[in-house]
Amino acid sequence: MTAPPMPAFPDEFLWGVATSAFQIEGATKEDGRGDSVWDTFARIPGKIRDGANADVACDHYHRYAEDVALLASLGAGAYRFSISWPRIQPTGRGPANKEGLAFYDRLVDLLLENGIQPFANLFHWDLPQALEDSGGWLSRDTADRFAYYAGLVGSALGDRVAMWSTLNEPFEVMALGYGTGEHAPGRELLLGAFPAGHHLLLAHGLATQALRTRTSAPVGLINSYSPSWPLSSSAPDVFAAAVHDVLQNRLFTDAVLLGAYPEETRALPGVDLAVVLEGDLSTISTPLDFLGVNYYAPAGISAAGGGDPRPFGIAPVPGYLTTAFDWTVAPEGLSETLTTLHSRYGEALPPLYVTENGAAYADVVASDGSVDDAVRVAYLDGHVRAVSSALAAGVDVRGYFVWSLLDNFEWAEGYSKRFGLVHVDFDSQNRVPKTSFGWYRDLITRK
Ligand code: GBH
Repeated sequence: MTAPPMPAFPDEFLWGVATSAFQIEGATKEDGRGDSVWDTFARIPGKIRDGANADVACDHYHRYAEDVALLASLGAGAYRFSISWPRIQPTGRGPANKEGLAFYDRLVDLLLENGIQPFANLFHWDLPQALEDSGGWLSRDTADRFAYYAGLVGSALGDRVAMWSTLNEPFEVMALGYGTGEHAPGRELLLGAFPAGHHLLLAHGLATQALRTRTSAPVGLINSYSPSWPLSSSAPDVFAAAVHDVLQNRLFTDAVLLGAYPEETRALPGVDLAVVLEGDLSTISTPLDFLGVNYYAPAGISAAGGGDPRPFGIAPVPGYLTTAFDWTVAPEGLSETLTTLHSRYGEALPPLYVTENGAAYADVVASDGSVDDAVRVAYLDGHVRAVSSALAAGVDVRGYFVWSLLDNFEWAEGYSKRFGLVHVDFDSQNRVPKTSFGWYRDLITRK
């Protein structure tokens, strides 16, 4: 059976790919870069699979020209990358480190020469360690430090970057970095991590204001969404799914778009709203030009089992295929995410971009070196169709970015989970476009 043809997308629809600094750059000790919390975290035995670190990663810091050439051959309209805060300010304070800025200067110019719109994200989890040492995101001062950093980068690149985002997935930073401790800096405060989330949002609002005085390019925030699917129709599971929905999908979006945390937040045990000062929510809800939506999977939710400190359990949804991460493959979860944002926020919702979507699979390198990742093609094809359904339902979605251009350092999973359109041999640093790369190029460049 052949699939129906891919629906047409608007001419101006933006097709891109996404990466992040810490996951690809390597060169962690070069040109004055300071340590980030992830450098520190990777040195703690047992935190990262196989004891991996990102000292080399994809060596993109040295191979960026080769990687931009790959983007050009893909036909990408835009490239979403992140800027490493500790390259710009090694300790998170003080003037800009010229050599650090120069790298992004070169990258942005090369993208523009190749007709690729630079989409710069200011924070993808690599907080300068020196700031963590003075409280990290639990400290309100970090929000002011971030705004200052945003101003430094905005002044240097504001004339050329086509799209800006402040933060990638503040919810995951709060939940995994300060809540469960699976990610750097490894704090285990559970819902006591809320102040970190609030300060991240405050940082977002202040940085948006700092960027606006330095550029007229669009500025947005990138959140992760995962529709909450109860694993049974029992009242406890349905209730747990509602709690998951408040946390994962509404907490930060309500604050940013509506200027208020959801009413339900008050009932969450351990959430300390005393950190929310007068005026904070109006800063946090500074108008956005777009909202970035990172989507991978729906979450199968049940009431927490005995002893589980979280307010719910998460598991794959039965009856669906899963990726190498054990995440449920359900493209309809992406259309649901987009249409739910549209109906929930109405006029308050800015244009949307799907800023990350992709899948980890155990790729097999054939004897001729090729990688035929048909299963990733199927995942991406289904999800692009899901975007098309949302467009047909009237949702203003302006672009789609595959995570990721390259196989890379997958946080706590080290190099064991591959998301790339391009295979990377981490010994030789040889890059080989996978079948999915050709599939995406054909989609982007079709007439
Ligand atoms: C992104 O986070 C990151 O931005 C990126 O750096 C990273 O490499 C990429 O994902 C791949 O991990 O347990 O079934 O409910 C994604 C975070 C992952 C959060 C999926 C919600 C739902 C899976 N999201 N998760 S499930």
